[in-house]
Amino acid sequence: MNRTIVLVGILALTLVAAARGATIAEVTHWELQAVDADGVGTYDATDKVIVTGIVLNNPEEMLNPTPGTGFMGGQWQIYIQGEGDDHAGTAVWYGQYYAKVGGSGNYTDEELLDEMCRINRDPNTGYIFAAGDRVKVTGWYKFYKGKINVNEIHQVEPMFDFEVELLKPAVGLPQPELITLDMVKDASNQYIFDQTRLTGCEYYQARIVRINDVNIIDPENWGPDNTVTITDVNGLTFPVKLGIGDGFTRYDCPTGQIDVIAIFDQESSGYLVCKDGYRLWVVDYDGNGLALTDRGHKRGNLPGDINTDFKVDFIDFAEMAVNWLGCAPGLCDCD
Ligand SMILES: [Ca+2]
Ligand SMILES: [Ca+2]
Repeated sequence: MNRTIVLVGILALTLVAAARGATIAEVTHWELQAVDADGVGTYDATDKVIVTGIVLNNPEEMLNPTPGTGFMGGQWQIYIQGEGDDHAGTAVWYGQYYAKVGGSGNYTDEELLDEMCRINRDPNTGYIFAAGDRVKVTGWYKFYKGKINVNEIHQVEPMFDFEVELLKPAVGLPQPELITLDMVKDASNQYIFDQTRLTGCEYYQARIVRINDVNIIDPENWGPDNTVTITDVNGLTFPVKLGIGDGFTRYDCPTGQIDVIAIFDQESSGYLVCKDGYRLWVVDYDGNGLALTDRGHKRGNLPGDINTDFKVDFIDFAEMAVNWLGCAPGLCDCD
C-alpha cells in the first residue's frame, strides 16, 4: 500500500482517538495567537479552544462558498476580533477538499452545503450571522502561515466540527484602529515583526484597522479577489487584498488620496518562518470614492436599485437578469 496513505490513515486514527478525550479551555485571542521568534504559533495547552468576539466579515465576501471552486473547493472564513484588552483576533476557516492537503477526506457538494447551512446559523435560534455580531466559537485549531486558525484540522469526521454560537446580535463592528504605514513597515519598507506582538504587524493581526491618506498605485489590478498596492506620502507601501464582494466588479477603483478600512491579515510566504506576508483585506466596496470599505448604509431607499445609483432602471434589471435564480451557497435552500 502507498506509504502516504498508510501514514495519513495512522494520523486519522490517532486524531479520532484524541478527539474522544479532547481537552478544551476558553482562551483569549491574545493567548491563542502567541508566537515564537520565527512567528510560529506556540499555543498547545489544549486540543480545542473556545474564543469569543465580534464577527468582522460576511464569509461569502471573503472566500467563495460555491462547491467545487478552486483548489480547496468551496470555502468559508470569518474573522473574530477580541474585545476589551484582548488585543488580537482569530480566523475561523472551513473548506471542502481536505484530502488535497493531507486531511482525512473531502466533502461532497451536498455535504459542504449542509455544513455551511449549519455554521451560518446560530444553533439555538436559527439566526443568520453577519458582520458585527458577538459570537462564541468552539473548535479545534491549526497554525497556518502566521496565524492559528480555528478549523476542523482537515478532518471530515463530525467530531472535528466547530460551533459558532450567538452571544448578542448586531452589536456593531469594532471601531477601526487608526494606524500609519510606518507603524507596520520600517524605513526600508520591510514588514515590522515583533515577537511580543506589542508593536508592528502582529499587534494588529486579525483586527480592523484604518489607514488614512494613501493612494492606490496599481489600479489596473482592481477586481474581485485581486491585490492592489497602497502607498503613503513617504513612499511606504502595503498590499490590499480585495475580497469577492460585488462592489469590486460594480465600481471603478477609487482614485486620488483615499482612506482604507480593512482586516489586518497575514499569510506568510513560508510555513516555518512566518514574519512576512502581511496584508490588508477589504471584503467589499460600496463605491463611495473616498474610503475603500463597505459602509453598510445604503442611501436612496429605492427597492430594486441594485447598483445603488439612486435610479431604478435597465441597468438594475440587467444585473437581476444575469443573476436570475442564483442561490447563495450555505444561505439559500437550507432546511
Ligand atoms: Ca502572525
Ligand atoms: Ca440603479
